[in-house]
Amino acid sequence: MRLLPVSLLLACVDPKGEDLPAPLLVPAPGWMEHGEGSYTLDGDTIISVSADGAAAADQLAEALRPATGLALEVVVGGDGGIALELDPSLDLPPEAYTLDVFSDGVTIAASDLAGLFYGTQTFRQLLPAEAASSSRQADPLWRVPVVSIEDEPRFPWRGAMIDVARHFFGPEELERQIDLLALHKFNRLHLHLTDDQGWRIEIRSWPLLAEVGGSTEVGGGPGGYYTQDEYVALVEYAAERHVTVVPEIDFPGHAHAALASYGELNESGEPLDPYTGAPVISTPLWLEGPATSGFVADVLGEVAALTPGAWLHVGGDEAIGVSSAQYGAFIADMQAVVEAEGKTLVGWDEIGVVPLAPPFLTQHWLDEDNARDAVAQGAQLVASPAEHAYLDMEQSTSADYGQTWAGRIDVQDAYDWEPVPVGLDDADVVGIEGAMWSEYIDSRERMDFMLWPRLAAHAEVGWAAADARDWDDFRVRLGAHGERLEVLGVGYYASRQVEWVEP
Ligand code: TNX
Repeated sequence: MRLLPVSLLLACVDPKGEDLPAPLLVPAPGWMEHGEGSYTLDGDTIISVSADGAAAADQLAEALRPATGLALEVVVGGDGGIALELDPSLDLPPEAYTLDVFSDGVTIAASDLAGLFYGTQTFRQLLPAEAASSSRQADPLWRVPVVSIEDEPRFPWRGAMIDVARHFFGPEELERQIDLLALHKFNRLHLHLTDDQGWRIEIRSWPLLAEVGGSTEVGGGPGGYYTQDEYVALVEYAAERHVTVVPEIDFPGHAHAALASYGELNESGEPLDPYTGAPVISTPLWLEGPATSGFVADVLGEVAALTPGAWLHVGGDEAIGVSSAQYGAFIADMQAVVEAEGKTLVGWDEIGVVPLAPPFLTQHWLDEDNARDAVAQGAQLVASPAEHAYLDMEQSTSADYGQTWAGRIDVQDAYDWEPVPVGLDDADVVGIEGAMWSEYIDSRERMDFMLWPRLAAHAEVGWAAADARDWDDFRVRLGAHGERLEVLGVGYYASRQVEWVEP
């Protein structure tokens, strides 16, 4: 006779299911009560949902089927099992959800689809880490603890920036990171699409930008670019996971790749030689040039047309060699172009000194006074202070690589900071963004190592209420979460600040 595993016997005997420890979630939910007992997913478990929430149900089923091998049939119009309830009349803010696990069923409720999606992301974290695997696990019971959760984000903008200009990363690499971002409840992917070393987006009215400017990268590699079709597909992939892509075309500085593509953008009439060094140079546009303003408008127009999101990031950083009068006039012109395209301007904190009319966003990286100037004009702030948010910085002296100009950023430095500068209010800050500059990051392995687990820390900074954050608590939850990252194949940096749970 085959013996049943003890846990299964217990589950049969005890209708409440076996007790499980309290879940260790990242980011931490706003409120959680852990009870006795558990719910077990089995071959009969359905996911019930109304038609308008079906997308979230299908995504949950697809996330869990490979590892569990369970059918997890999505029953539109059904009830019971794992019940997803999308109800706009619920008294819940955007992106918020409630999640209740009982021994005989699960309810996830939200007033919008994003909230329902985030409820399912939390549900995935209630399961054993192996449930995140893309291959069938011979595992025993897929159980989740009895728990009640009420959860909502602190900030509406929870982002990561990836610099695809210094080194190019193709759509598959970005899709993989989008999946990880969504699991951590991020909702923005800012793509730094252009810089001195490369131009990464096809512009049909100026084809040499991609053909010539896209053919270089740091170190002289082949670079690459997204065709407009590829880019649209990527934006859609992200949107399905409630991530809005924010494209950045960096002007007037960091424009070398454009000037290397077209002679007419240069005073000499000749294209520049390409630049493939790692050190920052920031070649500015030739602002007096007869073709330049038309060029800028064409580029922003095409990028806007590919962008369902509300924002266009125009860079504005490190405009070396541009007078402040020229700089101010140029940024004001860019805002007019962006607005004419129906979008909202985002720029690095240097734009704060330019008189601009709200709405616009300023991304604080270096100079808090600039950021405050922008807020005084009615802007909202995206907080990316380099000393906490720059993901190209070294994590510790024992990490293999990374820059150090903004210091070393280990997980605790990525975690322990307050995005709202002293004297400003939460309402002045739209959210946070970790930024991965890629001068020295040229592979999936390096990207994983620099992004994770620091982005998990940023996820909590952006999502959890300020008074709900606690490093000692986070490091324990992160240690357990590492198992899930491992199962997902993420080559994260195993910081010594955390006791990692081995799978
Ligand atoms: C500063 S941050 C830059 C980037 C570099 C980065 C390297 C910003 C707006 N400009 O051009 O890649 O430092 O850490």
